[in-house]
Amino acid sequence: MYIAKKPDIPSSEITPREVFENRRKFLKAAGFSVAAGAISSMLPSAVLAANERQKIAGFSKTAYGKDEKLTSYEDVTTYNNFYEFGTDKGDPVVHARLFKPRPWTVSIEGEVKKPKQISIEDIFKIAPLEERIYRMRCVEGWSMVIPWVGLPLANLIKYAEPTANAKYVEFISLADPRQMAGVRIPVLDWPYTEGLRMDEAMHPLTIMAVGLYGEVLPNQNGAPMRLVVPWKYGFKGGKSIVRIRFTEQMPVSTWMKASPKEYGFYANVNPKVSHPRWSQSSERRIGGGLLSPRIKTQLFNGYADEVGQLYAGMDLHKNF
Ligand SMILES: Nc1nc2c(c(=O)[nH]1)N[C@H]1C(S)=C(S)[C@@H](COP(=O)(O)O)O[C@H]1N2
Ligand SMILES: [Mo]
Repeated sequence: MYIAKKPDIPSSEITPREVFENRRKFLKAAGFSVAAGAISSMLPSAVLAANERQKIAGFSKTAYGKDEKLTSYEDVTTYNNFYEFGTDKGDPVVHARLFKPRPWTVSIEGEVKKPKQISIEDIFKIAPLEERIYRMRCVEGWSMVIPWVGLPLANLIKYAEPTANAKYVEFISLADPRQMAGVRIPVLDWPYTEGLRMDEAMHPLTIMAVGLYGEVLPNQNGAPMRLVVPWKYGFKGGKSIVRIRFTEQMPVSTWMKASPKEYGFYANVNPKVSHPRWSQSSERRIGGGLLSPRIKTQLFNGYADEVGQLYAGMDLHKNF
């Protein structure tokens, strides 16, 4: 997302990962650090150990994406968009280091039989956890292939018991200024919110991810749980969700508020519908190196057979 920052940046000029990597090394070498980084580097290592990598026991493998070439763990966990921890791709891995994803309670609200609260431990038990390898594409023009571990969102929705009035579901991320330096700056209208139509939310491809690469979700990827909707642009996947709200009216997401002409409610990956400032017809797979050719972006990110029906008869230029 390049709201207000660089109004005319064409997709071809979006910082390639290699350039970004070098810049990061340079900044490190130059001793550059901002607030959160400076604080964390003064803490004893025992505090940092809280965010050590931790395996998830008892998830099953699935056939989803079994023939895809995975993006490396390193790339998946160091090239992130998570504005609560800064607007640079390299910010979240550094500034989310001390973030505390546990204990964690999710509040279920709105058009439900009875509002309730559920702990992250209980969410892990709602349905058997599965690994699903999904292609992910950001509206900025890059993509990754990520082995998520999660549960079908449909199971969580069944647990929530929405009423017949529930037509949409809204996902609200944590906005804690003590832990997330980014929310002290009004780059977005915090908290970060996203929304889905009920049938999109219930679709079997939609998952609530709690891990990746067989391990508990790293903070920078949205710990302890984040939405994953593989046929939509990355920004639909709200991170570190604390509230799930069922509504009758279409919710207005953070990006729609920030720039309604650029970001619509649906945000389905569609090579034929350009972003007003850049084309969406091709993408760069992260990790391929500077010289790797761009690949063609596919309708619904290649998941058209599974999800095309959801949009039958809709004008996808209007409903972008
Ligand atoms: N709360 C929150 N969720 C968010 C974002 C964010 O800034 N804040 N960025 C979105 C965008 S633009 C993308 S591309 C994906 C990136 O997810 P990843 O870092 O796990 O690849 O997260 C999405 N979810
Ligand atoms: Mo994105």
